[in-house]
Amino acid sequence: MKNKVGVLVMSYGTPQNLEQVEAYYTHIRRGHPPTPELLKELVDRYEAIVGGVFPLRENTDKQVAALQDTLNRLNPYSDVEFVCYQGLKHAEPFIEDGVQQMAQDGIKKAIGIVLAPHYSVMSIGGYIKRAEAKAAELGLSISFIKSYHLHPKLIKAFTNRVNKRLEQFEEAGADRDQVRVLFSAHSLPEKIVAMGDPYVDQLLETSRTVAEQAGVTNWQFTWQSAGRTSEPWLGPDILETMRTLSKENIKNVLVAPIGFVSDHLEVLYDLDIEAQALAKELDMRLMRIESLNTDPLYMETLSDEILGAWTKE
Ligand code: FEC
Repeated sequence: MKNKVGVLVMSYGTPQNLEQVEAYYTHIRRGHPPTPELLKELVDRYEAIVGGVFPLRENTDKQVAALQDTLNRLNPYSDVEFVCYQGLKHAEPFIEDGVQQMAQDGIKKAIGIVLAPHYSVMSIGGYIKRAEAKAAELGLSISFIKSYHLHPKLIKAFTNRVNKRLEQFEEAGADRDQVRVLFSAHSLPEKIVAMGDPYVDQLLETSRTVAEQAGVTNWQFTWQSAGRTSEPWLGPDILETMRTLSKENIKNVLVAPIGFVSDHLEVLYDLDIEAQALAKELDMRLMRIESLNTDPLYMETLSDEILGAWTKE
């Protein structure tokens, strides 16, 4: 019989339906319920993207299933079978539920990975802390992959997408070199910089490497989706960047949200609805690269990382 190794695949999580949005938002706010105004604003955003359907849930399900297939296809260890468990940050099944399920299934050793390539103590660090605490409580041994932002297959997957859209700009009559490529990621509170957090540097490294491989020199990095809190967040935000570009008479912009790996609210609303509306106002042609979702290159990135971590065990 094969030795089962657990893989805790962690992702942000999304509500199951509109009724669950308040509980979800309260969880994100560490137990503090949102004001009715904030709640309405979030419900409106979910309704705007797909009329109350939550794409991140299905996308995460598909990513976890595809990862398990890829892992066992590439697995060089004949005595080992990898079994993936989902653990979500802000919705069921929570990270702790995934760890609990592994223990119930008799798993003794596991590897954890997050469906987000860049490490920050405020993002990936939070996932790992919760999984570690639950694993320690249940006597399960678990190690983690903290980031994979320069994995060659991840870079290739992003580069392919940038090239594909740049070709579409050319077909639309724009000169490739005149398209400003905006790499973007979720903003975080500015205080992470003073904490020596690697998040900003890792995002710039991914951006620079993808730009080099796509032969793009006309690029810059910008933030998006900052939280609605009173503390300062990293900027400039993409909307501010677009206004600045418009003043510089830049008419063609390609957004590459390299901090995300899936279609969800932050891409489908913040970029496809909010940023597109501004582009229209500014008379700018704005395109976005496709999300990775279950791209085989992304699945192989995750598999390589997990198999590499298992080799070190
Ligand atoms: O489609 C969906 O249902 C979920 C989309 C979604 C993703 C996502 C990814 C990240 N977040 C990160 C950091 C923060 C911090 C706060 C925060 C707040 C929100 C809110 C929603 C939300 N996030 Fe999110 N995030 C997604 C959705 N996020 C909704 C609450 C309303 C709002 O502020 O817009 C602020 C929390 C606080 O108040 O303290 C910080 C980071 C990522 C990327 C890494 C990852 O996926 O974990 C970082 C997807």
